[in-house]
Amino acid sequence: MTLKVKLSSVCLGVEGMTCASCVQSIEQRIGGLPGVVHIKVSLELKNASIIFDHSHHTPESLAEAVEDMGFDSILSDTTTASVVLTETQLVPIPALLTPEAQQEALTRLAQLQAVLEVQENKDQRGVSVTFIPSLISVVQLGEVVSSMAPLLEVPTSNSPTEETLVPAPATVSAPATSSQPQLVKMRIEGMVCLSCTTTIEGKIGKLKGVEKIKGYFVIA
Ligand SMILES: [Cu+2]
Repeated sequence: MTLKVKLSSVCLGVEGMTCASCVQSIEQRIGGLPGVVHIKVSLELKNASIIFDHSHHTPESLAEAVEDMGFDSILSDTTTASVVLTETQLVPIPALLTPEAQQEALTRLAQLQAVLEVQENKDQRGVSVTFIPSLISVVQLGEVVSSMAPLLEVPTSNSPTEETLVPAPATVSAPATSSQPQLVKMRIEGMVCLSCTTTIEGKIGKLKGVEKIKGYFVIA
């Protein structure tokens, strides 16, 4: 089967980034837009390489989205979108995978940015994966599946942010055993700009059990 999505890639100039957290904010925000398949932002090169679905975006609309975040985005005359090739391959599923692990493997594959479509192929005991070969290889796809073999649950790695956390003094407003929401205040050092707070709020706010987070960035 053929995919109807037409993928393009473009490299936009981005001005105004000051730190790694600016990079993360842009990657998260723009990368989360529907129709954006992959984004890589470089602080050093001051640019963003974006792979997107042409029916959703144009280089102009992406540049606008970056500007809406408060950065300057440069579209030069030479900025053109180029076609991105996709490939569909059968990734075998090891026989020892339990049905749950298989399901989990499928979910993980589908979550990969470089993967566009995942379809179980029961006849051939595998998954048909449509992906962007410039971003991921068949070998890497196979590794995702075979990594499910020994255990069903691997703790998701929440990559630590670079900011140092100063845990005390934490104010807990209720005993730890109660199921009531609790308020905790912590001091975080190492934030250098507003987008650092946005990044932390985004990451922590998404954690299970966190109802609300408000970060303050005060210039001392
Ligand atoms: Cu920053």
